[in-house]
Amino acid sequence: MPNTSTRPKRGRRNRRVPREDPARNELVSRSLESAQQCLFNQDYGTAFVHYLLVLNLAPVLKDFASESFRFTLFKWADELDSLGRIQDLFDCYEQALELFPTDEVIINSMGEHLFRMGFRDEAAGHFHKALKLKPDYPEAKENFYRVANWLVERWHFLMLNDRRRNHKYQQAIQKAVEGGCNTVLDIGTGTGILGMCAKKAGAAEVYACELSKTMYELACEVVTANGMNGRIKILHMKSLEMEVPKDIPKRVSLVVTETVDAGLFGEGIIESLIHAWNHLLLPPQSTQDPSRPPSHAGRVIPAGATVFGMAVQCLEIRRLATAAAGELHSPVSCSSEDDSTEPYTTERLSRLPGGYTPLTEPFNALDIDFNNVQELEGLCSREVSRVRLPVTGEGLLDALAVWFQLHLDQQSSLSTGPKEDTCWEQAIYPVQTPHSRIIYIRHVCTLSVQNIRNTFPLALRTASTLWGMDSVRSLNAEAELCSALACLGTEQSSGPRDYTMLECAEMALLNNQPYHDSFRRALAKLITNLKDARSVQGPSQGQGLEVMPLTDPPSGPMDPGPDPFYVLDVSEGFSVLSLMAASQGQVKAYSSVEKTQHQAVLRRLAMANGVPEEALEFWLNQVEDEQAVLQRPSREKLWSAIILDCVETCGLVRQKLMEKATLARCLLEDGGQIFPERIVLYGMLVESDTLLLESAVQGQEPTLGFNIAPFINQFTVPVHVFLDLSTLQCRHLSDSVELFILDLMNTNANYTNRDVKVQASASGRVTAVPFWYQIHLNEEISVSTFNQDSHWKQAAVVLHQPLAVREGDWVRLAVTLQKSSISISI
Ligand code: 44T
Repeated sequence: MPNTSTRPKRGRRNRRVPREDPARNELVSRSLESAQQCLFNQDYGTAFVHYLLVLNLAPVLKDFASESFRFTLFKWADELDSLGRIQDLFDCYEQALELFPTDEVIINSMGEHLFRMGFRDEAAGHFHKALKLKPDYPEAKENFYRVANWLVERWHFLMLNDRRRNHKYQQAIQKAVEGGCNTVLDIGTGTGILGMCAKKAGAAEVYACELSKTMYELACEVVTANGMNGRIKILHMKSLEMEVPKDIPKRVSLVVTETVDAGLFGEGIIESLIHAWNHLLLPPQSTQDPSRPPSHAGRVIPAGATVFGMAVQCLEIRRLATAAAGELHSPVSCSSEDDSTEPYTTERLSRLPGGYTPLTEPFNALDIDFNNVQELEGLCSREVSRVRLPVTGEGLLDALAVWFQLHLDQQSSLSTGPKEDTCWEQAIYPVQTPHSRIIYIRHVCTLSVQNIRNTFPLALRTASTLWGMDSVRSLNAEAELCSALACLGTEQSSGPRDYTMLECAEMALLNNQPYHDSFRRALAKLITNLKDARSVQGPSQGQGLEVMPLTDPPSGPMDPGPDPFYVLDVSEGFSVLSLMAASQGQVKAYSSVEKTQHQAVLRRLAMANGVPEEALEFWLNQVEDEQAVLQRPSREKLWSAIILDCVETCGLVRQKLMEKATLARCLLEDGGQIFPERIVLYGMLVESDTLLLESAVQGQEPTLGFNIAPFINQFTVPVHVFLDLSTLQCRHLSDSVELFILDLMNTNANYTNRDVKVQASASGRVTAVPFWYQIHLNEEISVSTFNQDSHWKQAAVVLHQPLAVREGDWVRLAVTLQKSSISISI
């Protein structure tokens, strides 16, 4: 969750202009000496204070001391960060920036601290500023691209590029305004587009609210650029906080909104509309008094929605939702119990790798009238209704796919269905255990499947027993409704649930059998080699044999007799490789997973797979436990193997990978190994309009006549992540080619720039270069991140300007490695 509170600010000090005098010079030189001495002694706090004094008194020394000053600042900031002294940390940065206001490295680094603490907007501002100061600064670029995706989500581009949707909204708004609705509130204005439509249609007063700071600022820019500054009042707030007359002078006659996500309810539309009807809108047109003019009645665009569901079998969803019972038995299940996570995922059904099989016809799950506040309030407490649906296809029930039709008004609607050609994805509510016969969608609908083979008697009911009318208002109605459609779980047993939670990507990782098998084989090979080496050297000379045991000598099934091989898994997210290592015998594995949930999963898996408890430890728990730290061996070169998770699920190389590899190499015993030892980057040329539509507002034509593209396109990022290349709509314009090699066992051997020539195999427009990796665990064993069973997704560089090629043309790709970030350009 982004940190929405404002971070502590430091008061400005008045700085006096220093005068030349010998005493001051003396003080400067002594302080400089002290600063250097403290730096040498790693007393960064004191060094920082001395440097501040020196540079404030003698700004001429700035050039000379800037490097050491920065170094001191970063070290001291890291210490303050780990001590939780946040106010002090930001004070230091602000003092540093008073001295070096245009230092992009300091600005970027402050952004990184802000980002880590959840102040994403402010962090983005810093990265942006650093980039403006030095457009080629790779760290700031990478950081900005990362936050840009958070700040302005990619779907904004998709929606603005969806002309049909834009046009339909515009028509509906125009009709309503021309029909007499002349005071308008746009809830969740985004770029301001719907509010501007209302103004253009002639509405007398237009208000708009937007809860995201970045989007609010963008909307202000766009509205000004379109000459409507002062004619649309934009508020940076959530509609639920708005009051009459504090924020808007009086109730409005029209609310326009598109605060809906793929599951309809996820952006809180029901709660927003209940609030709007109770506080911001004029009363609705009543059937008793139809003579009331539209300007005196309230209404909403969209007028309502119809929600559809369809039961499907889909192997890809199963892979993301449930742990396969492979060699490693997994008593783990994907769950949406945690309120903070969305209870559904989203997918474009038509683009699921491996496709899907409908098990029922689409069924109408819910009809909602947004102009009827009683109905909105009653949504959570409706009577149970049972629907029997015939099974139309045979298979296992993996998920319920949900989509909706948004009725803008009586005539016009938009559909987000899987058969439509829209930018929308569908909401996917996975079934927790694929083989279960009784499945419930709790809360709003309860779906019970009794006989998978023949019929699908669905019990569809609203949650009358869960919430009474009174509680509806105090509860977050959407959260409830969301889980309503969402919480598709197995029938509750009487006892507590016997599973641990994992997210979908983590579940896919757990199911990445080929990767785990490869790792197991590669580690077994290493251990055999090390054993051979030990037997040659004799037990007392072998590296790593003189170390003190990390804990009491193990006993029981783990007791290996000879000293174990130590394996450290420093993967940043969830990883089961430490467990794989521990299951090899004669291995003591350390995992660096931090989350208690992840640790719990590993413990459970260890238990279920007969891995002795003492064979797997958690490194961070050890480090925190002072006793354990004392027991750590004095020898450093302890590790037989260190595991790095070099590629993130999103398809990018892990940040700081090369630095980590360098460090890891220093900690390996003789003959020890880093896993993987090498990764090779592959890519190809493609023509993909889909990628363009997700990347920027396309074309020169204004959007609905408004100038929006140049503003939102500032948030275009050249690298797209989480792609599924196997289903990406694109034309291949070349074969795949090797682009770069990253050698982790010998980081110095890596080149930093490489020109790769790629020959076009067909004519077309190159719009993107998708890329992926071959992960070499050792000389013989490797896995690809572009593989159906993989939990990894792929990434792509989307070109700023498409490049026309003819078959046989050669295209030169410049691939560079700066720190751990790889960039590709044409
Ligand atoms: N994504 C659709 C969801 N807001 C659209 O801050 C479809 C996703 C999608 N502001 C792929 C394709 C698609 N008061 O900027 C946002 C949000 C703001 C509010 C003030 C409120 N109560 C709210 C609630 C939300 O409204 C804007 C639009 S939300 C639309 C979500 C293309 N993946």
